[in-house]
Amino acid sequence: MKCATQTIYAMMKQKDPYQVEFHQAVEEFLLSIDKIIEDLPHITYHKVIERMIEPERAIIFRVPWIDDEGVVQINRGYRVQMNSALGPYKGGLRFHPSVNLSIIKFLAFEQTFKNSLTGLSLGGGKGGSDFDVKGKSDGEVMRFAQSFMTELSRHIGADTDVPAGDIGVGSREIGYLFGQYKRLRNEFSGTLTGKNPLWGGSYIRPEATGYGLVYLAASILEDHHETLENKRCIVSGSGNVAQYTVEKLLHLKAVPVTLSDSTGCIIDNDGFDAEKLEFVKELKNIRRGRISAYTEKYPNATYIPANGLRGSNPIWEVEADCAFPCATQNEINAADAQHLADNKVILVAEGANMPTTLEAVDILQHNRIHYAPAKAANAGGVAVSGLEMAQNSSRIQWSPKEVDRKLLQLMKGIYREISTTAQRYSTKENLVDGANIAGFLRVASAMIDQGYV
Ligand code: NDP
Ligand code: 2IT
Repeated sequence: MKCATQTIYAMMKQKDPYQVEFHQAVEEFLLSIDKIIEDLPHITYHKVIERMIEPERAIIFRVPWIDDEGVVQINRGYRVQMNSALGPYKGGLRFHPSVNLSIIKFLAFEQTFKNSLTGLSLGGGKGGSDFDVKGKSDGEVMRFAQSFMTELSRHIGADTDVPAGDIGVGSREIGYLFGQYKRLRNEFSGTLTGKNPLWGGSYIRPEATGYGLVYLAASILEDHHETLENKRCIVSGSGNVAQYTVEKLLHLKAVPVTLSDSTGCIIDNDGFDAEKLEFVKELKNIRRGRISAYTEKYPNATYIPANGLRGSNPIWEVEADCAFPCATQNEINAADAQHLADNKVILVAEGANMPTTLEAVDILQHNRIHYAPAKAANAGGVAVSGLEMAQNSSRIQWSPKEVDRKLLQLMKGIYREISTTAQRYSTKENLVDGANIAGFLRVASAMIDQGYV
């Protein structure tokens, strides 16, 4: 790192020494900003970077709720309102036992630049809780969500902060959260996105992250005179993002062959089809089962249980042309990246947030694999959330076709912006630099215009 950015980075680490995920996100970002820092007016931009890595506000709260046995339970809730230079704070809520302040801060930081790349009027934020939705009854999830919203409601609003879903928060949870917000405020507003289209949601929001990811991957390949047709694809995860990534890959005649969850992965060498995908959706969204059940229904597929001691994840050893990590942070480490490179994978596009460690990114880039970082690649979800806000403000609803068309244009626009920025300030292939620099320049100039706040 250059001297100026190194100082900022060291000060941040000293302030919050245990926030390792946040350090990782900031380090990746500063390494890109290094490429332009000496060409920027010194004082203005340096001060802005210092302020960008400090959340405007971080709220931590108690979430008391009562389980089905009548026992009082307690969880911790978070909302990090990172940056409002470009619009109301915007970003999802994650319910997962691993959630802590470091994870929410890294997600809110990434979200700020991702949202800026959409070109919509969206600031950045993220929230959630260490609540585990797994194994809970609908009643328990509802009581938890109502208690969570009872506290969160005082900090959010359609023009202030607009949460949405993330890991563990899907349409069921958004429904309970919205219902409680409506009761508390006595208003029907667009304060949450990812709502059911029946009551104020946007069509294509559930599909948007996965579809957008595949649109961006297709744009990269098109730029290199390639298509996704017949490409074997590794997809990890089996939740919202993974399911709709597989769906769009199938539309474009690619051959997705894997899925996973926290217990292991399945490999179906025949490739998924619409019927198999329907089975997965029913398994994960309705029955809330484990991915291993896939091999009971389709015995030709193989199931490999997760083994934390192994040091690498077998899913990334599957022979393929493209890889779409869609589960969680740091799911591709250096050994995994080396396996992808050894197997001559040509493209890695990130559906999950920060799924690739810094060492792994280096390996992918050294091997000239097209690498699309999360900030750009998974921006389709929040982009359609932005479109949901626009529809809510004007009390209208666009058709699924209309929203999908806008999503495709948005993703093509993001690819154009990050690749031209990369070409200008770094190398054309370095989309990490392209995404970080393009995102940074827009947020920074808005902050400077607004008096460095
Ligand atoms: P879901 O809760 O729908 O699915 C998450 C999937 O990832 C599940 O298969 C889950 O397995 C797996 N997973 C989660 N945590 C872990 C873990 N610690 N180890 C192994 N597997 C894990 O979430 P989404 O699909 O919405 O989110 C997936 C990723 O995409 C996240 O990184 C999220 O931040 C990102 N993202 C989501 C967007 C959205 O609109 N939903 C938008 C942009 C990015 P299991 O079922 O066993 O827990
Ligand atoms: O990481 C993300 O971009 C999301 N979870 C979606 C955020 C949103 O506000 O739709």
